[in-house]
Amino acid sequence: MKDILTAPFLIDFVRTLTNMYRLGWDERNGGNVSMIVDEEKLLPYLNPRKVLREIPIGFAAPELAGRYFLVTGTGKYFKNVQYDPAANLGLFRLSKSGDTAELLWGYSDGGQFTSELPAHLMSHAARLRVDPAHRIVMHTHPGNLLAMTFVHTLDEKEFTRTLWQMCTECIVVFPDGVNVLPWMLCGTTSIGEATAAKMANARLVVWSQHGIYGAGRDLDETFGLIETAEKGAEIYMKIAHLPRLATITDEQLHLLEGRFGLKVREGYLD
Ligand code: 2HA
Ligand code: ZN
Repeated sequence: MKDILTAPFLIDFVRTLTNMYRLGWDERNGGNVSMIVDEEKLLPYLNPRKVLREIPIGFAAPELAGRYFLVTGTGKYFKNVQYDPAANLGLFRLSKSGDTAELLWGYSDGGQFTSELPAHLMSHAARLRVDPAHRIVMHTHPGNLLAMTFVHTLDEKEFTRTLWQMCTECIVVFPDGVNVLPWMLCGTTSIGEATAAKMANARLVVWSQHGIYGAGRDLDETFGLIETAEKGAEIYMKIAHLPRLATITDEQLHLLEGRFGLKVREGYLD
C-alpha cells in the first residue's frame, strides 16, 4: 500500500482547502467540502475491506450506496488541514443501506464528518442525476456574496443577472445561473433537501446571510465557479452605492452566448 498522503486526489483536496482559507472564505470552522473518490483512485492507498469505524449519518442516501467520499471533519479549521490531514479529513464508503459511513481513513482524533453532510450527500445525488461526471460539493463563506444577500433582492433571476452584469466572465463560467435559498437553519436535513432541489438546474446555490454551495466535476472547476461568482459580488459591493454610468447589456450577454456556445438559463436574458 502506498502512503495516502501522497495520493494526488488528497494533495489536490488539501491544497484547495488551504487556498480557500487564504482567501478569507473559511473563518474558524467555517465551510466544508466533499469529494466522490472513484474506487480505482483509492485502491493503491487503502484496503476498502478495512473499516475503522461505522458512523450512522442520521438519514439515508441509497442512491449513493457504495460510493467513497473524502469529507472535511466537523468543527475542523481549514487553516489546519495542511498540517494534519488525517485529523481534519475523513474518507468513508457509504454502506449498502445508504445510512452509515464506513470510515476507511481519517477523523483520527475520534471526530466525524461535517454537520452539513445532509446538504452534501443530497446535492451529490441531485448533481449525479443530471451529470454522471459530477464529483465535488463545496460550501464556503465568501464575504462579498454574503454581503450581497443583505442588500440585493434574493430573486434568483435578478441575483443571477446582477452577477452576470458585473464581469464579462460570469455568464461564461456559470451560464446556468445562481439559485438562492432564504435564511434557513443550517446542519439540518431540511436545508439539505432544499439545497439539493436547487442543485437540479444550477451548480451554485446561495445560502442567504450564510454562504454558498458550489458543485462540479473537479476541485478546480468548483473552486473557480465560486471564485468567479465572488468576484462578481465584489464588484457589485464596490459599485452598488454609486451612480451606474455603464453596464453589460443583454445584447452583449447574447454575444457572449454565441461566441462561447453557452447554454444560458432559459428566460434569464431579454
Ligand atoms: O461549520 O460552514 O455551515 C461549518 C459551516 C456550517
Ligand atoms: Zn457554513
